[in-house]
Amino acid sequence: MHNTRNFCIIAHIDHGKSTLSDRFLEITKTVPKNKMRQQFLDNMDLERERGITIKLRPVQMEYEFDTGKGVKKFYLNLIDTPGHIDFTYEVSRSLLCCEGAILLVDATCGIQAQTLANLEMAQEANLKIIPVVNKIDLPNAEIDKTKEEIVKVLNIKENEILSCSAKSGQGVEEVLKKIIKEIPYPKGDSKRPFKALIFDSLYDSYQGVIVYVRVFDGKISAKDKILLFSSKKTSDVKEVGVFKPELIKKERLSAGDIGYIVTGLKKIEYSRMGDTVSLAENPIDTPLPGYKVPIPKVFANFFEKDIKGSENLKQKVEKLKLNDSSLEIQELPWKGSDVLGQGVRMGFLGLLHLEITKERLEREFGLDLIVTTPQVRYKINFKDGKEKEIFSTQEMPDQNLVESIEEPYSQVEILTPSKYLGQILKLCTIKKGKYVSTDFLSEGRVRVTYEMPLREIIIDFYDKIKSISSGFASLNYKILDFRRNDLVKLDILIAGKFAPFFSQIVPRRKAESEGRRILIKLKKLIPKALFPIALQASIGSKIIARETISALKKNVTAKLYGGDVTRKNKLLKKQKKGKKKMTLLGSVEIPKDVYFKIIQRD
Ligand SMILES: Nc1nc2c(ncn2[C@@H]2O[C@H](COP(=O)(O)OP(=O)(O)OP(=O)(O)O)[C@@H](O)[C@H]2O)c(=O)[nH]1
Ligand SMILES: [Mg+2]
Repeated sequence: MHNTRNFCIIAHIDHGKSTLSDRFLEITKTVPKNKMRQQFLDNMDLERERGITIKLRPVQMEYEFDTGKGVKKFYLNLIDTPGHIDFTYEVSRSLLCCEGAILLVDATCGIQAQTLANLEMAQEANLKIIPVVNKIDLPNAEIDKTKEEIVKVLNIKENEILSCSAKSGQGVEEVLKKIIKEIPYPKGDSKRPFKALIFDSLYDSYQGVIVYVRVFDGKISAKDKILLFSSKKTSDVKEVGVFKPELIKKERLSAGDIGYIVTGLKKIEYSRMGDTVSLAENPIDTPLPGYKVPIPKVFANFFEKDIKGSENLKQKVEKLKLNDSSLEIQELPWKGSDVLGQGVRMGFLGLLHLEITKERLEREFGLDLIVTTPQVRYKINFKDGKEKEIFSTQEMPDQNLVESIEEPYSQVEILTPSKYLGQILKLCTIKKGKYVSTDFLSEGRVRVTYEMPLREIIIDFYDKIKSISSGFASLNYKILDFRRNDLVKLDILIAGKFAPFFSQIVPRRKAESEGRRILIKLKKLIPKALFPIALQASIGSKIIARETISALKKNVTAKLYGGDVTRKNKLLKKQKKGKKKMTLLGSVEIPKDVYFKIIQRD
């Protein structure tokens, strides 16, 4: 245990965590040279395509180090974490497995909102923080200024801060040495009863449930029988091992280790994130504290386009949840539609989280999904004194029964170079924010705090802040409470038919412009038919905006003159394939991705 170090890398998005991990993997020869690729630990296709980390990723490295009393081999358990705010739960779970954290700060943009948010979590978890300035190879790196900011935030001396280039490798070995010297070795006792924390899991179709654990006390091997504390379920362990980063079988795991257990469980509901694993023959009395379940911020209903297989959507989503415990899954309060089947409602930590979840379900489970307009939860106060929380506009009662609507407010912190402050304050006012405070992080960098409807933040606030500040400002937010606002339900009618999927709750003053925005978008997205299609927006029975999609004039094949039958057939086939991706509302065909596109701003 004295030769083990458990640490994670935390930072704002894109500050170079996964790239620094690459250098560690190289120096410690964990990954052979010919297998190495950029951001090696980002092994999900989605992560590689988007260039961001979505999941925490543990890896064990071995490193020989001269302690002054001779060369010793150290086991370095690293967890690379995501930086995007929607994946904060991955960070908080990683922290509880570690004794230390590298706080990485990009020298070209300094401390950002998630630098502070993640640091705060690491301090709460009592971790040893090792601050490192990264990207010092870049010509626009402001190393001294970045150090100054770190000094102020961490209240340390400047010479305690390391600097490196994760790209070139300069200074990286110093970081490894500091980890060994300064991060405490894990405390625990391998003679005490086995006790381990589940910090992640996945479902393997052959092996069943595999849990990722940090062992705090005791030992475990493939001969043991585990007991899961909260479900009280026991099971014969099939295998234990460590991350290299692929799963490598080991004889045993003992106190201080980070590794995996193939539980032998086929049912997913027995294993819960943050639960404590112990041994059936020597159970523990008190579990580890575990994790606070994160509060979902946006909700959307998911439906399967082509219902296939015996497993329903909910069962598939539950399997994904094993690997993404921040997902909240709810049964829909009504019986699903004939066309789309029984849907599932999910709660997410933000719009990116929603988008990624949809993609993962489609790729990993071969699903074809329709997603309703994402929204926050609302509290409806009825005229008869009753109240109800709703998660989708389809549940919204008749406007006439409603006394008022309350919506979640959040506290938003924006970190920005002071030259953009004026424009940012203006944006916050437009978004109906209530000013709270301003403070200076360093010369030329300000933190402003506002209270604002969550609804305003989740949609396009982040993008607006980024564009105002040429990418230099960043934000963090947390939910405060519910507050009453003048909100109404905006309905959309297509060819005279009520289209519940497009309904939205909006401020009364914005209803008309929002209604028009949706209609114009629908006009572009719904394919023309042989008849004109009327589009209308309404509040209750009052029509507040209208548009028309003109009728299709020509047959699609008309432009192909001559008798090229193959081309003609090809075109018809293509059209037919396109049709499969449609849903029908009355006689109007609606492409399935329209539901999602409606919320995205241009
Ligand atoms: N020039 C230079 N570029 C770097 C350095 N470190 C990282 N980068 C680049 O910065 C970008 C982001 O790097 P990542 O390692 O993916 O950042 P990350 O912190 O893991 O990002 P998330 O996990 O999505 O939060 C990539 O294009 C890297 O090549 C560095 O030291 N110098
Ligand atoms: Mg990364």
